[in-house]
Amino acid sequence: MFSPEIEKADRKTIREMQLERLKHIVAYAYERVPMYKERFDAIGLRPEHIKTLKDIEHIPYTTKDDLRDNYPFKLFAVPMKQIIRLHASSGTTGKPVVCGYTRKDLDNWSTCIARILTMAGATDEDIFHVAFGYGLFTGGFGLHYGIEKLGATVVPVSSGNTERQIMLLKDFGATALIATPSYAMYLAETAKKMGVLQDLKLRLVCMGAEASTAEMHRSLQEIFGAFPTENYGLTEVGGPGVSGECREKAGMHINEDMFYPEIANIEAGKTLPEGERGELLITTLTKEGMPVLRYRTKDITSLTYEPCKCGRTTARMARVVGRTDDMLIIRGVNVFPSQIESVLMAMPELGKTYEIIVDRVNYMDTIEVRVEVGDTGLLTDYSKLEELVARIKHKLRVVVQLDVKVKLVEPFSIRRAEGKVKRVTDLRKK
Ligand code: DLL
Repeated sequence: MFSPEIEKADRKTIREMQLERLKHIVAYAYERVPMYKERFDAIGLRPEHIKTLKDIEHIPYTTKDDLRDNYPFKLFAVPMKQIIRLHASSGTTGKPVVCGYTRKDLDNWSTCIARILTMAGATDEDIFHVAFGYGLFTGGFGLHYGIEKLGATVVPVSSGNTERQIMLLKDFGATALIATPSYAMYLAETAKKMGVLQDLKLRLVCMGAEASTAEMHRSLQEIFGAFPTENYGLTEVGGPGVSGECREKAGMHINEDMFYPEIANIEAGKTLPEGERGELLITTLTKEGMPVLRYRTKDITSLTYEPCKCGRTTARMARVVGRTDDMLIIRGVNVFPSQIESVLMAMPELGKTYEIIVDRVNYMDTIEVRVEVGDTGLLTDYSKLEELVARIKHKLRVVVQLDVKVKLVEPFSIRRAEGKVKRVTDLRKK
């Protein structure tokens, strides 16, 4: 463990530390960030009203719109002189979301990353190939400094130029790959195509920044022969490092000394108990540059406080099933792309790349899944093809309870993403 004093502290110690830090950060945000002062004053809430952890429920949520309305720097709690780094989300619509870091914030950030890499099984002897984009995106730089803090070797490749990445993975003898799950899969396919898979020394694949499924992890484990783990975070609260999986792969351990998680049913305005699924809210407990209270992540997950078999006692969040804004409503049925992925990835005849197209024809929603076959030969054998399509449709019907149109396409015919993948095209929005 990188920080055993936190990672295996008893729950009482963790909660006491969280309460102390919560009281501090609430007063800090109230005094320094005009938006929080206005919000609190409007409902007659004062920092001293926060006496227990449960009192956090009196604090209004913070949303992405709040961050956009205060673009770029109005939520910063320190003078610009103390901000030594800026990052921003890659948001495709509207203004990006900005995050500012003090020196202390950067130090805490790398501690969080060093912890999650250690729990994934990394040591200072590993060579990390970082295929996350370096730039305003928090992935590249975020992981980079955490790896340095761990004392391992970092190869800051960034994203793109996939064949060259394979050459470097091989020549530098990387033992750990950092990438989005979709890009890790693209690298795996490319290494296979180039015939060098057996020359790679990877023993760890650490993924994050987009949703993945257990089936996707299993496929990557099979192809690379490396242990797949996942980690989670978002720009608004500083980037990656909020939580990560240990070797038990039984949820992602939250860095609870830095982040206070809650699960909420937003419509009901209620915080949900342990185990129930809802939207994750995060309060930053230590951020100096830009503290955020009860941020609505839009990510759907659940929490458990059961101690983990790995010996850690920190809360764990379940794999994110999807974002509230990614959930498709097709003919009144709620569908998460991850449900479709879990079906496709478990079928050995299929490749690992797919896309989902949603449309509306004659006032009726339609959903089509285009998925690559694993082997081109299949496409010329009509009876096998028909049988396979029928089988996929059946499995999808069981999981999503809808008739899904299925189209099998040639290997490598769907465009690969080098950063975050976009699997869904919703033509109804046009
Ligand atoms: O993606 C931060 C990050 C970088 C996390 C590298 C992990 C590794 P944003 O670009 O602001 O920040 O996007 C944040 O990505 O709200 C989730 O919807 C999604 N996301 C991040 N990690 C996961 C994950 C980074 N492990 C948004 N599983 C979040 C599912 C994830 N979704």
